[in-house]
Amino acid sequence: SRPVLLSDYRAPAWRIEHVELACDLDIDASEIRARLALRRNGAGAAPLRLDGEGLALRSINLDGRALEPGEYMLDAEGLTVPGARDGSVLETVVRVEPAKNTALEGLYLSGPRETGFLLTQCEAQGFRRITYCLDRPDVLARYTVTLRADRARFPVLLANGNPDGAGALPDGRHWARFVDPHPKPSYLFALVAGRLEHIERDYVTAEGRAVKLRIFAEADAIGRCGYALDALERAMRWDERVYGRNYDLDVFHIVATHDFNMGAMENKGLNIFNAKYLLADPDATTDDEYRQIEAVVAHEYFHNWTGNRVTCRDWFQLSLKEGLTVFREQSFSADMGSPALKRIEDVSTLRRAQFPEDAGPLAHAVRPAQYCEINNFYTATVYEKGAELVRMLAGRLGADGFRRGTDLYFARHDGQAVTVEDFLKALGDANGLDLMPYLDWYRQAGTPRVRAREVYDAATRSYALTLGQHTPPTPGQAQKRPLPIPLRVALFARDGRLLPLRLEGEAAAAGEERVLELTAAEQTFRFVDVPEPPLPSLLRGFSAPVIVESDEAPADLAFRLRHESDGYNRWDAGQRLAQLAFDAALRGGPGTALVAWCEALAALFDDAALDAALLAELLTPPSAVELGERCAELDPDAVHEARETLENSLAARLGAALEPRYRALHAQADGTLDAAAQARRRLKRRVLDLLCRHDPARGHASARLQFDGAHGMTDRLAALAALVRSGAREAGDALARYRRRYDGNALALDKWFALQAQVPAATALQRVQALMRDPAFTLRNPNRVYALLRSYAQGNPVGFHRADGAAYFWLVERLRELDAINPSVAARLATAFNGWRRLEPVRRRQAQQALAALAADAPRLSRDLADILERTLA
Ligand code: DPP
Ligand code: ZN
Repeated sequence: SRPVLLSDYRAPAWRIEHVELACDLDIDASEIRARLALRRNGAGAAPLRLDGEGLALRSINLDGRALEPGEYMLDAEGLTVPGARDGSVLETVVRVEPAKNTALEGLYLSGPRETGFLLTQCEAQGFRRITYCLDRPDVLARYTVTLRADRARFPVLLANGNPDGAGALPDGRHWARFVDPHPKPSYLFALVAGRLEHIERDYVTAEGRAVKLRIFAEADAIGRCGYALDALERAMRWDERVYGRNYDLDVFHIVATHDFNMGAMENKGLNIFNAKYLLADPDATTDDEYRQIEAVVAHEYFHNWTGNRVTCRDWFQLSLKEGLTVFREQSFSADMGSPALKRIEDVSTLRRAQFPEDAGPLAHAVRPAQYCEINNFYTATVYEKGAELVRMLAGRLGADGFRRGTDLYFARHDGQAVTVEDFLKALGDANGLDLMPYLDWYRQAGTPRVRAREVYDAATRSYALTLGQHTPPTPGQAQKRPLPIPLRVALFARDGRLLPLRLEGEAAAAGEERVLELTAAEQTFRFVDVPEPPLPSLLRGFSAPVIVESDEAPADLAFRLRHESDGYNRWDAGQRLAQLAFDAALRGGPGTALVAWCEALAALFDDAALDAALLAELLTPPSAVELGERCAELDPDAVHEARETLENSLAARLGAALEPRYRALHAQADGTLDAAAQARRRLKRRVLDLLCRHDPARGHASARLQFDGAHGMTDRLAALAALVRSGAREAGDALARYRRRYDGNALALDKWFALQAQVPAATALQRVQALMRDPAFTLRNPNRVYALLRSYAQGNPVGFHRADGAAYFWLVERLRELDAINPSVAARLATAFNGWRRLEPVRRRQAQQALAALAADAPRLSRDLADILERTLA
């Protein structure tokens, strides 16, 4: 279909001042009455054109008069009303069918029809599946929403804004009204109706507003909402303290659902959450999940200012709210835990998810210039790379300068729908700086490569660091411009000290760490007073989303792995060393890097002062996906073998030290959630994996005991994974027991599916096919689909990329089935083919044939899936 272009943006010809909705809700058919108070925007004469999809129009009135056929035009995408004028009021009544809505966009049913509840998802363009409207983010309206439904079947009725009355109706029905005083775009609309319980807490904002915080969930889940409520309160306090942002309604409502396409949604005053990111209890939730829940609760709350009060002019600006909000969420999580660890996790995610996207056929700019289907742009690039761009700006301005900038951004644009340019301008104006050069980062796709060359001159005691940058071409963008790249650097002396840094021309040294701004294709920075050839530490804290290409020798990397003072760079040195070891293993070359990696880690393993969680990360080589990115022609089996060499060599080197360490960690096991206990469990999981390699008999026995006696899900799942992944005799029994224990706990079962889908084996496909026949499997639930199918297709390269192509053809058939149910889930799953062009020739041919067979059906596919296919094959 025809793409939407950023360059075609025009301000809306019409505005809506007030949206009044009256919704008569029921499972099979709901009736939505909308009363729109319309204004012309500007002087144009364009007829009123409203968006609407899949709506059955029952009546239409303009200014109190029923319109005759011929006075309005209906088509598949909307409604045109030529008679509307400035000040007109348009009233429509439409009917929608929630129970038939399997795409989970618009109004739909979560759960079984007898007991489930109704809810909505509107971002990006779901509101047009609820009523006719101007469904674009630059049309902000005030909303008054009245919900009516059977009281026994739908005792709880919720919408955005503040409650404004409720009461009984004849025939066992009841009503509730909500008024949202803050004008908002339609994508932030939400309603919920059903049998829900809630927990609540009183909160008073720093400005003194009393707010009821409430979390709603079905009866079997309400006992698992307490942790999220605590996290919400922490997030609210943090935003007051760090950004001066206060909440602005009398209630803040959150609702949990098991049927959700996204992680969660920041609807004004009525956030809706995928249960996966809300429900927590010690018996079923891992440490990682606790941290994710805290982060997502904070993320959606932070949107209240970055996204809701200041929103996006158009969907090209999606990262304006998402990148900024992810950055805020990352900063919050860092403050709640360990900043160094958080940085490592975030960079690791970026490398696993965003770098491959940026290097493949779906590469797009953080602010894309065009799209066919906006649902396909909720990507790692828009979110995670977008957050890195905000981080660069924040680093450039410093904490105080960044706060001045965001204060001005909020003051200037509160209640507006704005652009990335507006954001850069506000940050710059508040600091007397021109930040517009950073706009290129938003417009240019691809991961820049930074190359460092160094020359030390003993005679002049000077050290010249020449930095070059280059960004490989991406689809539709052959030519790349140099970008402003801030590189935080330090120089190590050979004894591990940091050297004072003085650039040529400066009067004195200024600190031991500083930021070099690379703005040209190549630049040389000359340091003076350098007493010896230093060891550079570049890109500390991952100060820009780039790939540093260097020829650093294994011994130097090992040195930095031992001695780096920057937590991220220490981890990165280890990752680089592991990459060199991997490269050599793949070629069957000498093991210099492998030995250096193992020796350095063995030394760190004995370092009692090292944080256990950091040690766990240091002991983990890059994922198979990341390592595969290094290969010009990808053979996933060979990558797996080479990575196994790393794992097994490390296990052998640590050898006899593993079991005592495991026992010491296990002796301290408890169920508490404090950072030290979490760190111990993290290290224990890693040590157990290595022990299962080094001494399977003892490893399996330990895993079995840990599984049986686990204090919580982290230990239980780690033990199960160790048994299953190492092919232990006990694995089958443990899986069966887990399955029985958690029957009926959807989130725990998802982990059971995901764990098995990821076991790297030639037989993985049969296993996944068998799991699809499990009575708990369904293609209708996005979490379940992701747990089994995405874990397999994207998290199990060896199992999925079979040389015979069987898994490709199999996945294509599943995509067809899924597409008929839920296009946005199908499209997301289809991105598993992202790297097909780099596969070795045999697999590449198979993948191409499978994709081409599906693409041949494009006219019968959703726009979501067709768009991914077309770009993947282009
Ligand atoms: N719900 C998604 C998020 O918060 C989209 N806004 O990122
Ligand atoms: Zn978001």
